[in-house]
Amino acid sequence: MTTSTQPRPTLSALTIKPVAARIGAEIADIKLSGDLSDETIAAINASLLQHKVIFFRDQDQLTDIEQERFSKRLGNLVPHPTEHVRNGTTSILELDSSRGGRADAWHTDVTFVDAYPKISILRGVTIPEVGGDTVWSNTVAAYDSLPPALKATAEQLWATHSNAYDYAAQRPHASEADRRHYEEVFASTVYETDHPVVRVHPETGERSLILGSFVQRFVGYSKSDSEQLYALLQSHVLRIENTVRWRWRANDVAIWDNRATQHYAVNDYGDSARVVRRTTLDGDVPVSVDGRHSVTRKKLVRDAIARAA
Ligand SMILES: O=C(O)CCC(=O)C(=O)O
Ligand SMILES: [Fe+2]
Repeated sequence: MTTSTQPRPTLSALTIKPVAARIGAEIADIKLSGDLSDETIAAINASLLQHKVIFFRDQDQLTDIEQERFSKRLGNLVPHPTEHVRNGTTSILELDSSRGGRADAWHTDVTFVDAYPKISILRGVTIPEVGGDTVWSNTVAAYDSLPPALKATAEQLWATHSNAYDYAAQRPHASEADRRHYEEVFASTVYETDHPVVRVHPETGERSLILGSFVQRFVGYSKSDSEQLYALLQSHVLRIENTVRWRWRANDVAIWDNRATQHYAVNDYGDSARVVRRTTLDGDVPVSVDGRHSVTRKKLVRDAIARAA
């Protein structure tokens, strides 16, 4: 028999302080890095599955490269399908408020593709003195709070998600540069994917709602019926009881289970600088309650569309 000289951290070895009752916990006394033990990584993943979003303060040791090294311990890095990756990295997406990086619509990351990311890891680089919080909602709690008849309806429902939407209508105050970035970069390849509205989580077996701002309409419903049904279902995601709000400091890290949450970056800080950097980890294709998989129906490169016209 061999004995290890290394201490073996367990879930109870992490200092976990819930931030709100239904979602969110802060993990203290740990420096994230690519060199953490397998046991610590397993404990972080277990805590993520339980709390849906976990927060770490004072991670000033993290560079872009070290953020990627740590992220890789929880899964496979995946670059954004259309956005530029930060120089010198393989996958880091920078959201800079001065260059249109304001995610002020409720969403789950990248749901316009079928196997959208399972986990997102966000590091605060420049944080305004006041404002710029982020809010997450627990979409398992949202599903659980539906009355039984609406649960049954949601379980049968599918939604078409796309990264092509009416940008000017949704962001009337965006700058010309932001609009160009949206057209030339974010929507340079247009995706359309059908997801079940209720997915079964591959690790916990929990049921969660897949909604958010990339939803275009429900399959088999008109645009206007879709909007009303969307508002009804999404109202359970927006219930304050299902959410947690994080007041950022520079060098904070937030990690969320993108299969069980939506989030919203509060846009209340005007021209103050705000920069955050994100890594994302490859996810599975969602599976509905009755065992069917999400399908990407369209993937069109805009230049090719223009050339063909
Ligand atoms: O800026 C934030 O706080 C969140 C941005 C966002 O939506 C993301 O990183 O996925
Ligand atoms: Fe996001």
